[in-house]
Amino acid sequence: MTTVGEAGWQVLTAHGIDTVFGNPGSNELPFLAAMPDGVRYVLGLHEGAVLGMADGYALATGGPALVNLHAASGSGNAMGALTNAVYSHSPLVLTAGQQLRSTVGQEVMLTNVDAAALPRPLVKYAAEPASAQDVPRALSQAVHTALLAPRGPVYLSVPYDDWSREAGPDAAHLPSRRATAAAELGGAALEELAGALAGAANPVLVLGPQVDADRANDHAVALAERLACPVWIAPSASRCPFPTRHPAFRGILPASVRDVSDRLAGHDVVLVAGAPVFRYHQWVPGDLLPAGARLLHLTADPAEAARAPMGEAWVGPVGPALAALAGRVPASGREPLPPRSGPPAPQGAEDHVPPQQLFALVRDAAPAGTVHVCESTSTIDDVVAQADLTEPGSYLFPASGGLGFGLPAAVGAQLAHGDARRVVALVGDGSANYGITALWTAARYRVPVVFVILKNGTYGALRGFAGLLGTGETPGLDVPGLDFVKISEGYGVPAVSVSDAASAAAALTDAFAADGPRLVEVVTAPGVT
Ligand code: TPP
Repeated sequence: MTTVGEAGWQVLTAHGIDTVFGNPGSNELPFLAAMPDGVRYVLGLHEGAVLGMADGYALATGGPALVNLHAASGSGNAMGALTNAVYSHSPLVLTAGQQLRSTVGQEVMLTNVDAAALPRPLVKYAAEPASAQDVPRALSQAVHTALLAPRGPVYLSVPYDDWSREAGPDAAHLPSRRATAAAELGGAALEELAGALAGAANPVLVLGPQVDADRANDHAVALAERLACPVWIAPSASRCPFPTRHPAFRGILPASVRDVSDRLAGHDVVLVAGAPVFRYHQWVPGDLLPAGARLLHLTADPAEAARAPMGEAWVGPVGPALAALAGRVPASGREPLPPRSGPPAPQGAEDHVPPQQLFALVRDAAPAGTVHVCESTSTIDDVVAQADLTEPGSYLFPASGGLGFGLPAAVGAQLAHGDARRVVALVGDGSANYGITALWTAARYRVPVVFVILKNGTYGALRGFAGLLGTGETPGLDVPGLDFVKISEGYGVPAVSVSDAASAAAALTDAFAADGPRLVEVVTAPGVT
């Protein structure tokens, strides 16, 4: 007899799933007992960190990641982190254990009441199968739904007595199922887009995370060179879709209506590829577009296309469309853009290491191709100014701004990359606390992330907003008295604290040379101890 557990795992492993990120409770033990040889379980100590690790892993592999959560309470703990996975289009397959099927109606302890409703609206699909025999098919539906464009997280609640039941013969069809979506925009759409770009007097590209997710960065470069045009990263960037040292690179667009419009002034055609139009953050009103600009929007997500307040949208795979456009658009005949000077020389200081200086030191210490997982919220432009973000997948930031992503996602990304690429986490002393338990997982599984904590004693980004909103000195803006060396060592990750550039450089060199995780706490503001 094939059990539901065996059939379910056959579905998962057929999709290449060989890792489970989880935190178990009694409801999940039968699922884990059915886990086949060759699948590894990565234990996280809090579900926010579990989800963040899975998100980082999926972003790094480009494939699905399996998460196993404990009933409603574990699912609830994961939901803050799930807000990021929605906007990073991460194909996360969340499973949660349910109480015995026959007892759910009584709401016995650990019942996930109305389980499918719990994670909505943060998932593309949520269900509790109506019978044990439907569990393998529902798992198959979950994985396919997560992977079909637009990608995103899904959720399945499974009563724990289902796993040992007989699967039935229909389950045999599931592992070989495939679901393939159209691979390209139609020729007429490409023709229209290429014509608009070729006819532009002063075009500009605005690129989003989907370009990097599709590993289409080189196609974006080819298109920019054909057009001899500048390239911006779309506001609220969660990935880096364009090499930051390329002559065309202009930085990340500021996330307000007026600033976007100001930066795009003078351009007659704006091609936005692989990003929403736009993901604004701070409210600075103005015209949505500069006068005379036509906005062309290329996205894999129909909802992004539909909700944009301006522009003409085309929905289809972004990477292949950029490749096709780079091939179709004729060379513009404009002068190529001149090379940019190197990164700005950062200012030093006596009793601290200013963020730009720190990021320059990280750049000098980090091996080529290092993945930067960033969650130091007031210093994003400084990272992009200093780091060499050249290879695809070199930069990750929480896609919905939900803190608690940085430390766990770095662990997940490093697990995905193995020896191929190093991962550095650049995380603020505020943000670090939301995902701090990931340090334990890094220590337990010897995941060699270099964790850098920027210690400024405050929620710097909120101080910036306080200035913008004119709210003055509100409560809750400072986080003094945190000792990340002790915290880190308590979780098993060796750590040092530094407050001058020479010590920071030495600590970073040591950390990158280590074969396990290391944490470097860096004082980045004056007067912080
Ligand atoms: N809680 C969650 C889960 N997500 C959030 N985005 C916030 C609260 C609000 N928030 C945004 S930025 C920020 C906070 C609390 C400060 C982060 O401080 P830190 O990591 O020290 O970086 P800094 O801004 O100082 O560079």
